[in-house]
Amino acid sequence: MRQQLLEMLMNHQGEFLSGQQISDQLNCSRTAIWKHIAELRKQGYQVEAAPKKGYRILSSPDAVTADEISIRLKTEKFGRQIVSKESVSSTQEIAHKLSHEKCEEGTLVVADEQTGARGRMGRPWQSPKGSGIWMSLILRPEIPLQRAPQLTLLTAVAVVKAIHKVTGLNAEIKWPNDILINGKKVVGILTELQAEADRINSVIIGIGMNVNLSSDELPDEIRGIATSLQIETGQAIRRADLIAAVMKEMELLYKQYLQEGFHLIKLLWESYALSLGKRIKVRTISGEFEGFAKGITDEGVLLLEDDENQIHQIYSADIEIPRS
Ligand code: BT5
Repeated sequence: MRQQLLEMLMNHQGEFLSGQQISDQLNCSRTAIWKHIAELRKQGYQVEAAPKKGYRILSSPDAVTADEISIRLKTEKFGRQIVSKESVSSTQEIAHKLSHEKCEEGTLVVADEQTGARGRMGRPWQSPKGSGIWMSLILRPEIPLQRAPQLTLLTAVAVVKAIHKVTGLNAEIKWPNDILINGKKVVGILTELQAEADRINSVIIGIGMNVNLSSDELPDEIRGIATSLQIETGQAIRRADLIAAVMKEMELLYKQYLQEGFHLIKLLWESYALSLGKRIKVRTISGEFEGFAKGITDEGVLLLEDDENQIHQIYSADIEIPRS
């Protein structure tokens, strides 16, 4: 109900909608409308109420609430179930729990702040309040376990496309899960699995995006290595627009991936990749080495050619691109 009311008001921005019009269309009482308007105001919407004229929306907050996201979604499944929280330890934890409870594929968990967010290998992920997109999407693909890393690459492609559509910026991908702008990290992706033997029950894709942080607001721990979309564009970006854009791009690519396989994603990924054809330093759990990044395999594994022309398959690592 509240979402329909919000949609009506947003579709008539600048105009008044009378209480009668609203109650006819939504089939509800004037009192119910008043209560929903009060709730919207609590969420930060500025709604003007004028006698004999009705209601009109003056401004809406840059919020990551289910209402703000839902009115912008152009997807069938992705993000159609949303759990939105003000502050959580990690959206991944909530998503894992929901997934155990058999929630629908495409369920999205979003938070305005995370206090215990994680990256790969338990590394901390800085998620200050009110300025980023911290979200986890639950997927249930029927694919073999070893293909799961492809979904990290699919997500990276979708995020780069969405960033371009919303901001015009050209971001680049650093294998496997970093998205950079002008050499600084703006997005991190964390893919986690719930699986048994060789069967995937669900894939939880965590996406952390620095959106409206100013240089001063970047936490000390990441100041030298990170950036935000606001820093790069000089403009504030409405987070719900970007979430809706990411959901749309992800759903399109995911459908294509399930029907036609990884081929197209691989081509797109390569076109956005920062490291291919360059000399890189690779840090794995079994040691550090250098070589040329030749490409990725059909499974999304990185191919590295060392100085003896040996090709190594890198499944999991951090890479560094030394400045030439
Ligand atoms: C990642 O790990 O890049 C994956 C990050 C995934 C975060 C999302 S947010 C929603 C969901 N809920 C979670 O709890 N997590 C996911 P990794 O490649 O391991 O990179 C971690 C490193 O990135 C840290 O060691 C820092 O150096 C750096 N870092 C931390 N916070 C950052 C930030 N906000 N922006 C840029 N870099 C950051």
